[in-house]
Amino acid sequence: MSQVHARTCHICEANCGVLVEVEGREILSIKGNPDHVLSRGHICPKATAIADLQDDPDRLHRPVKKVDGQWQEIGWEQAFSEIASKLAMLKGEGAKPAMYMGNPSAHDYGISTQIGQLRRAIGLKNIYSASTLDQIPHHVVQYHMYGHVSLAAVPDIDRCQYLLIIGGNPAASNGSIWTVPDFKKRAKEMQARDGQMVVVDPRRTETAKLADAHHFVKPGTDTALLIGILKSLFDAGSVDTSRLDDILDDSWAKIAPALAGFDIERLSAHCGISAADMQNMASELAADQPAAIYGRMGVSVCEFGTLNQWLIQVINIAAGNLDRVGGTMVPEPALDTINLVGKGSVRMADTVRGEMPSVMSELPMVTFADEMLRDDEERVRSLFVVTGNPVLSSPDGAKLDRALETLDLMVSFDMYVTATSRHADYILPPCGPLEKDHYPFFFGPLAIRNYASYSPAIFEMPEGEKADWEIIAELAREIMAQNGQDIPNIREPRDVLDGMLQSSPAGLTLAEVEAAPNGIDLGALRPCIADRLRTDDRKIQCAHPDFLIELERFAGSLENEQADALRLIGRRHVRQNNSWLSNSKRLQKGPNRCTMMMNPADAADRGLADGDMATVESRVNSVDITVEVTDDVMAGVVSIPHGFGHRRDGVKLSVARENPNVSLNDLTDPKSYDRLSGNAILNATPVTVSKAEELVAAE
Ligand SMILES: Nc1nc2c(c(=O)[nH]1)N[C@H]1C(S)=C(S)[C@@H](COP(=O)(O)OP(=O)(O)OC[C@H]3O[C@@H](n4cnc5c(=O)[nH]c(N)nc54)[C@H](O)[C@@H]3O)O[C@H]1N2
Ligand SMILES: Nc1nc2c(c(=O)[nH]1)N[C@H]1C(S)=C(S)[C@@H](COP(=O)(O)OP(=O)(O)OC[C@H]3O[C@@H](n4cnc5c(=O)[nH]c(N)nc54)[C@H](O)[C@@H]3O)O[C@H]1N2
Ligand code: SF4
Ligand SMILES: [Mo]
Repeated sequence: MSQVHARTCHICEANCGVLVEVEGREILSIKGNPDHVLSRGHICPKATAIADLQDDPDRLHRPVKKVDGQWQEIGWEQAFSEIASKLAMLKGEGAKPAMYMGNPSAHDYGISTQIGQLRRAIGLKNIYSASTLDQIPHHVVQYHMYGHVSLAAVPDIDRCQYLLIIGGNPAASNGSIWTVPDFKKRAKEMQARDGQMVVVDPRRTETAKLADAHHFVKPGTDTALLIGILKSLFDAGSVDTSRLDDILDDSWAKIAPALAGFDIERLSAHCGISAADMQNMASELAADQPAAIYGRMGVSVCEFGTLNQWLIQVINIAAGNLDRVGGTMVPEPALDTINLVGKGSVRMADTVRGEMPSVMSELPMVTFADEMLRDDEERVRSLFVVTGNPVLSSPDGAKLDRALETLDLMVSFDMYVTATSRHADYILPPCGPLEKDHYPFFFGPLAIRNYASYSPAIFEMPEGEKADWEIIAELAREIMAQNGQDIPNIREPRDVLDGMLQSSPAGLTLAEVEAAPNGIDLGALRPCIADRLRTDDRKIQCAHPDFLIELERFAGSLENEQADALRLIGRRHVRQNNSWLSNSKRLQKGPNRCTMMMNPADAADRGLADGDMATVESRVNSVDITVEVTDDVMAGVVSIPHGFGHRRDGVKLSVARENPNVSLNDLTDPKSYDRLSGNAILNATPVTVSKAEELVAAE
């Protein structure tokens, strides 16, 4: 007899409701749940990959240890005790430990409930994570303006009439820092009520193709566009802050004068978007309609990422759209991290490259490899990688590949032997995805409705396997035991969750949420920012001095504009999730997706045709890749997806290795970074492209 379980897909930020039909331990189907309160039946192809993850023959089920270059299965006790004693020995020598946390840890609330103890047991003050490859600029802006790193305002798409998306591709990514399942249908509903969606992107993306208008922008130049829009609002006299006047601090008055020196035609020449288009965007945003500007990866992972995210907030305030129904609004989730977790921090920290920003006690990933390669007593000698694949996800991955080989101890929490975990001494694999429960801990505060949704595990965990949280909790205790510390009881994730739900304003219990398999809808977002602000004076700090100084630095950079090289950008595909669904046979079917998109004019200039192999060279490295000629990318821009590059020695991902694939991050460059946040620059990498030598020789 088959059974259908309602569950939430844990793969991306959308957290769609799915219906999983199983018979025994066999997964018969995974479908969208039409009754889920947030996703209304929507799913994307990635949901079906949950079955591939669950049943993947390449997945590890027991800890493995590297002995003479070979992987040997060992027991949990042995793994924990050997890791703890090696760590103690290294500590005795004064060796420095480090930890990297990757993207899937944001989708496993159990990890969040235990990781602090492991960090303390290891003795880590700082960690590295995918956040400094991603959204740290948002946290800096939220911390300074709203007083809490996690206090975000998201577009209220269901009631919005003009949505300007800059550097985001929610039609493929399903939204980010914005939990918006069913994005495409919601965008179409907006258009059906005479709303408009406008996209700014160097590639005509899946989202751009749905939009009412799309503007190409030169990679890395959006700051000029954003200043142009903001200045147009002021110049046209259409700034209206009346809704927020009581909660804007005095620094608001500093913004217009700080823009005075910018010339709109100069800004337009820099970014490639006409002054008229900028003025038009400004007037649509300020028209008598709810509107929102939203910017994501394309404007975060660049030189002025924090400045961009600040400008976006300021434009939403200036146009009267922050905290407005149909504008950008702050969620009041069932599990309210804003009330339960500290406001975070933005500081400076010592690194091998001198003082760099450290946000929420994280160190910038652009220094990660160098911290292992430095030759003083600060050298990182032991590393714990929790749910991450930084060799493929961080800039100059090939250098990191070399750096990981220098470690005295490396432990990976992963279910596969990947480009990263192949360097480990121990791999500690978690149970399958359907053997663990799920709560969208980090995503309620980013969702387009206030809601709660809990998914219990569907399958019983097989004997001898453990969830990530158990592995983390038990390793932490073994390290504490060997340190001679007192050992606290394990507080199970479910209990922590229950406590946090009950302490939140909605006051739900876990039992109540669990009793509603389609989720509990707590209603549409409400204007509430005045109550949510966590700044000392409970006002929005409009213009933190750092942002004004950065604005000046940007003005200076306009003077030194470089002659244009080809600029490399990344891309995401709806059948891929960073590096970690590459082994799904369902998703990897079909044509090769690891291609370099190139505009026909640029291809012709270099004698390249569709399907040719090209050599792409950046400051750090070069790769050979198949060219896909398309006018979906603007002239002067090439695009390679990230998350590939699995054909490295020792990687045990049989499906992922079938296709030729290269890593975008063998080309990206950690040399520069966003000065205000330490975030990596992953787009607009200058590259040269030529015909690959093999092909030239064959001619
Ligand atoms: N050039 C470029 N680089 C980028 C990006 C880009 O746009 N362009 N995007 C950046 C972004 S936004 C991000 S978030 C990072 C992601 O960077 P990472 O988090 O470092 O990489 P992922 O590819 O997400 O790798 C996740 C790893 O976790 C493992 N894993 C999956 N699920 C689980 C689980 O439940 N438990 C455990 N223990 N392991 C699991 C997978 O096998 C995989 O090895 O990449 C960044 N890198
Ligand atoms: N299918 C799928 N979904 C995912 C993921 C995935 O790998 N696959 N990853 C998940 C993760 S970890 C994240 S963080 C989110 C990211 O979610 P998004 O930010 O929506 O996704 P990206 O595809 O990185 O979108 C960035 C867009 O910026 C554009 N861009 C690049 N450079 C510039 C620039 O200089 N200016 C402008 N204006 N645009 C630029 C790119 O062409 C791209 O379309 O997606 C999540 N969802
Ligand atoms: S959009 Fe994200 S959460 Fe929804 S089904 Fe796809 S991967 Fe899962
Ligand atoms: Mo991400």
